[in-house]
This record gives sequence, C-alpha cells and structure tokens, in this order.
Amino acid sequence: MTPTQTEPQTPDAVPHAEPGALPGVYATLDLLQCSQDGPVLHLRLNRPAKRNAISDELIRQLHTAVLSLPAHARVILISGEGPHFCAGLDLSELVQREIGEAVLHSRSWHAAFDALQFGRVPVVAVLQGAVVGGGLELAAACHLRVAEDSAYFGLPEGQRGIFVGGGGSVRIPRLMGVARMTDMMLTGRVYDANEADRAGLVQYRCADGEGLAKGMALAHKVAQGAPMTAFAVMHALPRIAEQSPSEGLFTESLMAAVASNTPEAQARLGAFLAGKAAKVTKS
Ligand code: 1HE
Repeated sequence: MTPTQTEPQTPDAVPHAEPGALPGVYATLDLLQCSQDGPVLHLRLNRPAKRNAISDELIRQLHTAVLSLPAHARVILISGEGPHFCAGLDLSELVQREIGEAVLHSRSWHAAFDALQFGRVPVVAVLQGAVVGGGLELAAACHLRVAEDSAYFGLPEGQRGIFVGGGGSVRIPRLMGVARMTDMMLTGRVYDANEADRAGLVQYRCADGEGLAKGMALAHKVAQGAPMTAFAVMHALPRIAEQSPSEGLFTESLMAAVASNTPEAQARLGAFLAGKAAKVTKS
C-alpha cells in the first residue's frame, strides 16, 4: 500500500507543538504528533477529545507514518495524548458501513498493524487509561508494552455486539491465552494494569506519569541493539513459535548463522573478546 502524501487537516486534532517535530510527510499527519528523539520515532495518537478512537483517517495516518519511517530511525515509540491510550474503533463510523466495506475496513487495520509488527524496527507502546477494543489490538501489535498504574484493558466488542477486527483474535491469545480472551469478550471482564502484567499483556509497569520516560528509555536501549538481531526477533521468533519443533529448530539455525555473520555481530563479538564490551550484570 502506498502512503498518501497530503491530507486535509481534521477538526478534532490538537495542533503540533512538540519540539523535534518532523517535517515532510509527518507534518501532514494531523491525527498523530510525530517527533524524533535520536534513533526513536515517537508517534503519539492525537485525538484526545475522542479518547484517541481510531477513525479511518487515523488508521490511514498510522499506516503512512510506519511506511514512511526515516532511514535513521531504529525504534518506534507509540503513545496516546490525554488520559487514555485509545478507546478502540471509532464507533460513529462503524454504524454507516455495509458488509463489503466492513471486510475492507478490517483488512486496512490488518495492513497497518502488520506494517508495525513486521516492519523494520521494533515498536514500544506506552499505555495509560483505556486500552480497549482496537486500542488493545494496536498495543498487541507492538513489541514491548509499558503500562502505567491507570491503564486498564478491555474488549467491549461483546457489549457492542461486534467482534474484534484489528488482528486481536490472532495476537491477543498469543499474549494471554485463548481462555482469558474468551472471558474478556463474553463477560466484559476488564483487567487492571497489574492483572494485565500477570496475564502477559504487558512487560513493564510504572507509576502514572512515568510511562513516557520509561518507554523512551526502553526504546533507546532497544536502539543500541544490532539491527539483525532486532530483525530476527521481530520476523523469525514469531514464525518459529508457529512452526513444529523440528522446523523451528531448523529455522533457528539458519537465522543464527545469518545474524552471527553480519559485520556488526563480528565487531561486537570482537569487542567482547578484547575486553571492551559490557559484561552481563543484574542491575
Ligand atoms: C468515542 C469512542 C469510540 C469515546 N468511538 N467515539 N470502544 C468502546 O466501546 C469504548 C467506548 N468508549 C468508552 O467507553 C469511554 O469513552 C472511555 C472509557 C474510553 C473514556 O470515557 P470518558 O468519560 O473519559 O470519555 P467520554 O465522555 O465517554 O468520551 C469523550 C468523547 O469521545 C465522546 O464524544 P463527544 O462528542 O460526546 O465528546 C465519545 O463519544 C467519544 N468516544 N470513545 C467513537 N470508541 C477493528 S475492530 C475494533 C473494535 C473495537 O474497538 S470495539 C470497542 C470500541
């Protein structure tokens, strides 16, 4: 899918004000605040008045932002403006959609979230307040999730009489298991941040107001890793998890041989053997 270069400004967006804001295509994405912090591209959902509900335009802008990744970016950080990460699908658009459009709509989410999950760089999500429906589907497409105390996780599709359509049925059970997702969808059960941590929905917890700093610190740490290792983790690891043990072990051998034969790996291994690389310690 080709990113569109220009779009009209939409009325519910907050004007760009952040230092480090990016020029070019990013400046046209009014439903995202886009900024660069060294190797980290920070994309902030920017529809706080609608609790960052994902409209057709927002999913298109997110897809465009991911496809337009600057060459020097090594990590994407995703967060939401305001007290909620994301209220999921924009329900006001859903009511007008006929069946054929609904299939294409769901596929447009799949394309955007696949671009995130299987792109060039890892993605860190910072979560606060509502992380519900399509907001949870978006979070599930990211590689690392940081939850502030206020974060809560729900799949209100059951209450609304609909089904997940943004990849949730594929990704969420892989994080928390089919049984827990079944419970969330049938009963409307909502997980708080600690429950989500224990269930495997998030990897990091922090206090309210500390998520962005934590997410940014993690993103910078990820950016220090070798790109081929990140590629292997993003592209080989989930595929190996789907393969039979025999196929998985074979894929692992191929991936390991490729990664260890890159110049970067050779340089890093050489640095360790020369006593110039950091040792593994528990900080
Ligand atoms: C929205 C949406 C939305 C808020 N679509 N407009 N998602 C849901 O079922 C969640 C629905 N939202 C909520 O439960 C609540 O809005 C929140 C708990 C997230 C936040 O509550 P609150 O009190 O802070 O805000 P609010 O007053 O409810 O909402 C503020 C405005 O945002 C209001 O619009 P306004 O014009 O009256 O000011 C809301 O209508 C609007 N708003 N959430 C549209 N989701 C690919 S398939 C994915 C399927 C799903 O994601 S289903 C889950 C949908």
